[in-house]
Amino acid sequence: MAILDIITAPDPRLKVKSTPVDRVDDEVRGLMDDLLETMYAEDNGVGLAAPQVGVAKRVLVIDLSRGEEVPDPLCMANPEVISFSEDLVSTEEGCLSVPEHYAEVVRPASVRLHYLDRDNEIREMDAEDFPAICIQHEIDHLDGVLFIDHLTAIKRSMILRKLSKTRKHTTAKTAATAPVL
Ligand code: GNR
Ligand code: NI
Repeated sequence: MAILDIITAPDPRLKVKSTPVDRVDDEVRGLMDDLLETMYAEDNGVGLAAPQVGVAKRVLVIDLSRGEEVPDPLCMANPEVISFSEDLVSTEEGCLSVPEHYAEVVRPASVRLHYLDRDNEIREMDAEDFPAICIQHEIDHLDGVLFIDHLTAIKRSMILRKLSKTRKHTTAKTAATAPVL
């Protein structure tokens, strides 16, 4: 198990369409465990997808019990939405790869999906309300899509511009305090 670094936008690795896994073997289970440990190390993360740690595989984890006593992890490989509701809901979303920015995103209120679980078993699942929103947000990551891609171009570029500025500051500070050898 390991806590991995979470990549933040704008980073080209967040824009890539990830590849399905052949099967859920020990290597993929190890990745699922690392994703869970990395997500739990963040104060508020309710989901994390492999591309957010620089791994272009269709693997994600979700735990909607954050803040409660008993964890309830859900691990998925190759998730596929097979149907979604006509009714839409708007939810305020955030993303560990878009730190400190939040915006309303409109998505189908419920989805039905297939995925491979931790034991490589095919599962079908119906999700609605917040779980459905989280699953769609995570599956978007596997397709190189961030929640800001659902906003207007103006809002998106404003957020990306602020993020690049923050990142330049961080990099400059790190460089300035690094020992000169
Ligand atoms: O922690 C997260 N919260 C959240 C809130 C509303 C909609 C989606 C999410 S997922 C996000 C963690 C994350 O970035 N997952 O990719
Ligand atoms: Ni996200």
